[in-house]
Amino acid sequence: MPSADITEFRRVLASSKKILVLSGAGLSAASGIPTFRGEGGQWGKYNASDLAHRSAFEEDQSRVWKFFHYWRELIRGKHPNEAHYVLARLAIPGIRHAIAPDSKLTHITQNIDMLCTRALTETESALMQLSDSEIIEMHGRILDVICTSNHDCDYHATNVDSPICPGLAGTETKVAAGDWTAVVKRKDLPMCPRLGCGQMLRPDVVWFGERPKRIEEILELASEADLCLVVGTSAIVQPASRIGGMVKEHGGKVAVFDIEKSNHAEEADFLFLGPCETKLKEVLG
Ligand code: BV8
Ligand code: ZN
Repeated sequence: MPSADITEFRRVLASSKKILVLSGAGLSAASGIPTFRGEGGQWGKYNASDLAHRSAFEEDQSRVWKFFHYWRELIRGKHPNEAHYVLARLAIPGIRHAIAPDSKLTHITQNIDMLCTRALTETESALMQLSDSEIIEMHGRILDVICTSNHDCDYHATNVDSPICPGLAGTETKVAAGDWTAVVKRKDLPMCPRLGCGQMLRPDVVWFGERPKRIEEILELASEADLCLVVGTSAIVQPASRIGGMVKEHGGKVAVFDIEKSNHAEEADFLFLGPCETKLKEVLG
């Protein structure tokens, strides 16, 4: 039965040397970004298997690009929330107090909204101190694009254009209203800007069936961690959902932060129920 004893958790946290944070869509809920499952969930309106799959992209590039354009425009006006900043401050040696100065913290996020990275960069510049930890965006980043050419073009970039190409302009409103009828012609979809290439670009996110980024490093970190904070994830999507269990298998402890009991929460050592945008600060102090 997981404990909710904050004093005991803080003791474990302060004595941990290798700490992982595994975050999911619940971390960004307070930033106004819909989660995937649960009421009003993103997938509730769209079916992941139709859209976040390489085969879906090959089959209907217009439909998948309209979905990711919708995502890009949705994310645009959003900002990190207090939960992102609490985790970012944990990564700054000069100000953190909850964890040992010589501990190593790695934040692995499933989120593609780039808010964890933004919160860390903003915190570093506000405090004029560099973090000594790393963020691994294991499912990619919504504003990153890569060329689909199988030849020698390795074009990839973070593209902040809104819209990413004229052909997608305005389609987000229709998609938001559930109207998917409009078809954007192939030539009007995002194309590789590299001279002589001209192949189509795709979002640099990890689709279902594709290899998560830096997965070997992630599995290695999970096998060595003393403590894993699992924040705002339903822990359904693999291999991310296996990370907490791997930490426990190797003798580490797991603390789940969620608004409800997510998958594997019962097996955790600590369970702190409540919105992470307030609960993280309350528990981490
Ligand atoms: C892989 C990017 C091999 C794209 C995403 C059968 C057939 C085919 C495949 C499989 C299969 N069975 C299993 C698989 C593997 C598959 C998988 O897991 N499928 C699931 C559906 C069963 N996984 C893959 O294909 C992965 N690749 O396995 O490759 C491999 C493996 C290892 C090594 C080498 C090769 C790739 C998966 C990545 C898919 N891409 N996103 C895009 O976003 O469009 S997944 C997407 O969904 C997100 O990135 C995220 O990861 C996931 C959503 O999960 P959550 O973040 O947890 O969000 P959710 O809404 O579910 O939960 C929110 C939680 O927050 C809830 O618990 C809620 O209570 C809580 N919450 C809400 N508000 C708050 C809160 N908590 C605190 N405070 C709040 N305020
Ligand atoms: Zn190219």
